[in-house]
Amino acid sequence: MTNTSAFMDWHIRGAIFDLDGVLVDTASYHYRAWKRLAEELGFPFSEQDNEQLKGVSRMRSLELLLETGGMAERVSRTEKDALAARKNAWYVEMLEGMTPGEILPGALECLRGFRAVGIRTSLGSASRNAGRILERLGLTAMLDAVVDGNDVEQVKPAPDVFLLAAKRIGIAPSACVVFEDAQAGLEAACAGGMRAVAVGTSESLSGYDAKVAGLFEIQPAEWI
Ligand code: B16
Ligand code: MG
Repeated sequence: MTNTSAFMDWHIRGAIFDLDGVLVDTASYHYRAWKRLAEELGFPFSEQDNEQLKGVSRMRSLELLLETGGMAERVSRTEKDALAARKNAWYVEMLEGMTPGEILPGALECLRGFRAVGIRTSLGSASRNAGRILERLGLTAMLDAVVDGNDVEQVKPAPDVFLLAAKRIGIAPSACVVFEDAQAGLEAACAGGMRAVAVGTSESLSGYDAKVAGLFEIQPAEWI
């Protein structure tokens, strides 16, 4: 379904936003850091290989990357911790250069617009760097709650991050909508009993209630 006029019938009171790929364009930084790690380990890593890493935790991403390189069985837990830390250091270094220009089109208008019509807003991200990114881009105060990978044991596709976000804004999951660019996140929203809007142009996403190319297509006034 892509007919936005139907959003009103969902009776939404809470909007939960994924970070990477929905509010900000950090996906390319993740990719560059993972690719660098793969090349140091001696195997290539393509943008297509990177698709499966979107929305899942840092450690799960590393495991998927090692599987791509046929190394999954050969790396100990201690070595995995060191490799994940190495990738994160490169990623964080890139984040230091981020500017508000990397906020995705329509994101600010969407956050402001939902608040203006009385719909509460929360972040629901798997990233443990979410707080740092929000601060750097001046987005923290634009959200009523922030939930990220530091707050829950199980990240997406488990629904925990979104359920905690709904709890923090005081809205029942059935009255929340999740905006997500990754398959793991859409599955998490569905598992949490929330409406799911797929964001982006990926053809491989499934299991959503509606799909938009970006938040610039969302008109909060049409939701109440
Ligand atoms: P970090 P999201 C996710 O953020 C990313 O999509 C995913 O690629 C990344 O592995 C995960 O955060 C963990 O990120 O290494 O910063 O803790 O899309 O859920 O906002
Ligand atoms: Mg994402």
